[in-house]
Amino acid sequence: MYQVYPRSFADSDGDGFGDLRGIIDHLDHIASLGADVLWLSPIFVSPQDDNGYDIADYQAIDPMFGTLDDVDELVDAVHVRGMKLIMDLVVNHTSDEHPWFQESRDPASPKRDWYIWRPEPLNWGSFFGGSAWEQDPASGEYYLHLFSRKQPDLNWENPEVRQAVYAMMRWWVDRGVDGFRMDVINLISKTWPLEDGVQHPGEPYSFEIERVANGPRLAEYLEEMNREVGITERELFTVGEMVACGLDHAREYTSREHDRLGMVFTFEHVSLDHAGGKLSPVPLHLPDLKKNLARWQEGLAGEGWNSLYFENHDQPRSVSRFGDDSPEHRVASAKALATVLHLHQGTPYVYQGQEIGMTNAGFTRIDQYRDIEALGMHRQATEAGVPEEQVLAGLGAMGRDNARTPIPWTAEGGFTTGTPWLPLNATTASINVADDVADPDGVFEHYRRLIALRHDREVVQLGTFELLLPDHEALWVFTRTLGDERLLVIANMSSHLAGVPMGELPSIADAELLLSSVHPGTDLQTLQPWEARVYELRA
Ligand code: TEU
Repeated sequence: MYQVYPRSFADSDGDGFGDLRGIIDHLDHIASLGADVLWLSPIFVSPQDDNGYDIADYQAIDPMFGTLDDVDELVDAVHVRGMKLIMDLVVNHTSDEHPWFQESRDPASPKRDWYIWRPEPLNWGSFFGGSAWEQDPASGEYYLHLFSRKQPDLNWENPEVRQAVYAMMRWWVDRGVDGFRMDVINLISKTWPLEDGVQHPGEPYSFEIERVANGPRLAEYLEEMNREVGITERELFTVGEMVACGLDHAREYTSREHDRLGMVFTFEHVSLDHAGGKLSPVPLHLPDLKKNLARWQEGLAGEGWNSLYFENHDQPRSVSRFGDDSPEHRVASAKALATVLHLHQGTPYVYQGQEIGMTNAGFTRIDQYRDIEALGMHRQATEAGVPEEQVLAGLGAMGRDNARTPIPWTAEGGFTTGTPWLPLNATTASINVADDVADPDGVFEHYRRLIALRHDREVVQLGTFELLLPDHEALWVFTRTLGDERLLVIANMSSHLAGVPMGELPSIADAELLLSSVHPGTDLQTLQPWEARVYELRA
């Protein structure tokens, strides 16, 4: 899967925002990587309060991105290259500017019940800071918005809401799209009756995610959607973004026994380094990450399907977060991270720019940020007395704008002829698509080989997984086994040399080296910084 975040991908008309024409012009970049599916973040009409995750019309394209004709052309251009195209389905909430919500504001309207209204607010906090309940002057009542106040939650208890969503999905499928990435889909069923949550002393709001996630009717809604849209029947691709989703939920919603979701997209592994909140990141303890992924590998084996990702438009750049983004180690660490991730079982996701090892934005002032989450967190934390340097350090490490800077196509930029909506990274002269793609030792070429290996070898797709040396602080070692095929993956996830305890690993005598992240030495006794190797073991 290759994810495109359209506003930052490629700008064809010089307005500073990426657009559909820009995607069409650069499709060969994605195809040559070997991607099978392209996921487009939202391109629909939107006030852009949350960069398009606040939709005001599901069946029209925001003029900043282009037209429906451009979408039709894109669909054809994707299909001609043997790929599939999936759309972002954002139906936990709409924009407050959606006509459904505008009608709903009138208590006498038949659409009043399409959203969630109460005479008094509950004590719930929203994901973006502040209360999750907003008073509407039209009636004096409060509506629920789990994200920004411009993202009112739909009331999925109402069958008319569900039918309207399914009709919209069918319309897109008939237009040629191959499936959907479903935004926070496990929030659509809430636990009724809605009640105040437990509030911790000193905290302004309650944040009990179990009141709003994985609700009692989620399975029913997903099965109904599957039936009504013909998801299984038409072999459509679905991935459910699931916040607060553990292994049990993942199994429940992706098991082949039911027609619910094709796969989940989960969060445990990207929460390990900020357990105390996004603004208080702690250095990653490698064994935690290895063991977390291993637990999901074992827990879903034969019983569900997971997405494999280190980056998307909500996460910082992985080479800055889990790797080493210094000039000396950036390329090797990007390749080592790619190697371990792509050799797990599941569907790997490459987020635009990851394939050239892009780094974090490097912002140091709040006026450089555009993201509603970053601005909200900054306001809330500084008001609560957190020193500004601390807030900026947190955002610099974890903020979502880190991954939203425009794609540097060339050393000069090449993203737009105008002024980009968010500045390009200061490193563009040295980190850009043209230079990396031309380099046979570049990050792109390494991703291309990993994807080719997965396409060629069933053992990568379906082999069972075993983590070795789970507590080792620098080495990430595992095997994949299918029948008599067996792969050994061994990576030094540190910026120093690492000795390998050969006696504790399967013998690599006669093994074939399939891939490596740096030009390998002759033996395996000592690995270079960020050296990752994939061996095929003899049975
Ligand atoms: O994100 C869901 C989500 O809960 C988080 O990952 C969120 O981005 C935030 O970082 C929590 O701290 C999805 C979309 O991917 C995100 O871009 C949207 O802002 C959000 O839903 C609302 O639609």
